[in-house]
Amino acid sequence: MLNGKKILYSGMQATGTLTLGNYLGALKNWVKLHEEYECLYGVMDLHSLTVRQNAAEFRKNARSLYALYVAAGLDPEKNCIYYQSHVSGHAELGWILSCFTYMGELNRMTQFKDKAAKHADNINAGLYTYPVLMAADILLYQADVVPVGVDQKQHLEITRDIAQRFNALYGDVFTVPEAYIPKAGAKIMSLQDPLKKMSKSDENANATILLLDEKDAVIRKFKRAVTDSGCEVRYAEDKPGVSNLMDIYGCVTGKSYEEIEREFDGRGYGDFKLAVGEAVAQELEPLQKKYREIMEDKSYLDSVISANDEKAAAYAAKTLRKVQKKVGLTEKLRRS
Ligand code: ATP
Ligand code: LTN
Repeated sequence: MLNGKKILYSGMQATGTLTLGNYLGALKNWVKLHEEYECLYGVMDLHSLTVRQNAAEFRKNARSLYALYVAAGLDPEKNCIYYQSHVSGHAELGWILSCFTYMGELNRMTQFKDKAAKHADNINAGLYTYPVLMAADILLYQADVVPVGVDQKQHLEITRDIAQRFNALYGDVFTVPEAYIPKAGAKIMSLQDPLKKMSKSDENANATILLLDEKDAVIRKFKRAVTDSGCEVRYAEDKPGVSNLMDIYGCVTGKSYEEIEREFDGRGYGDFKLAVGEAVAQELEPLQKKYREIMEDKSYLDSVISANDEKAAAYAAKTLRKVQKKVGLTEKLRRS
């Protein structure tokens, strides 16, 4: 508990521009959570280092991610939005927790297997221990709940296992967190291959809608979206392309599958795809405008970043001290 509320923690990697999948599966759902929880959101820049980054571009992406959080409606006065790398406790706790994590557990992680296949020339140890750093992020703040898309469920499970293992050895040190997976938008699929998740690292530009895409690009990409055989707008397992578009349309307009089916009854895929494109472009327009304003106001952005960095560091220090003491690390002596 913090300030009388349960603690909620989440974040995104600062790699590339966010996609509609990141937005509908995560960010959009975060905006109101501060009413119920004490919320912390990280710009997960240390995690981004698991794939090669161009330093200048990376720095820009991290700032852009921060601005997108705020533009999407996360108020930095009501949510602690900060850079992961600005709080050294993440890396320090990450090391300690890696000594309480088994290689057998890490070997089972599907994200590692997927990323290793994708970056065969750079299967580094960080990619392998990625889930341990993620466990440190969450446990450092004693988070009760962690909202993520369904692809992160396995990482939440290993976080719980690590926390329980540590607690069994040292007493109740960590809160064991729960995953909080949204019903709608938990997995938005690629527009070009609806069996694959929409991912910001996809090489095919037509597969992903980026949050900063112009209206024309959004409409064009939806027009080109892969649909299924037949021409009926209906939610079904054997219609992954159409079902994905229905998920997107439903998330953006608030309409149910039945309402969408009724709306497009007898109208065919062309009309439907255009409507989805229009609805998404309309949703993104105010976000993009706010994003541009924030990015232009350097002193505002700098001041909220540093204030929140400090806040996060203060929360983190408490847990880290407790853990160091429990495992028996000698306390630093102060010179008098
Ligand atoms: P990458 O594709 O580079 O691995 P990513 O797009 O998965 O990255 P992350 O930073 O790893 O982005 O994820 C941020 C958040 O967005 C997580 O909560 C994740 O579950 C969610 N998310 C990512 N892609 C989707 C998607 N296609 N549908 C729903 N949620 C998603
Ligand atoms: N691995 C996450 C990003 C992430 C995260 C976290 C999410 C890093 N640390 C802690 C929630 C809590 C992803 O979405 N790919």
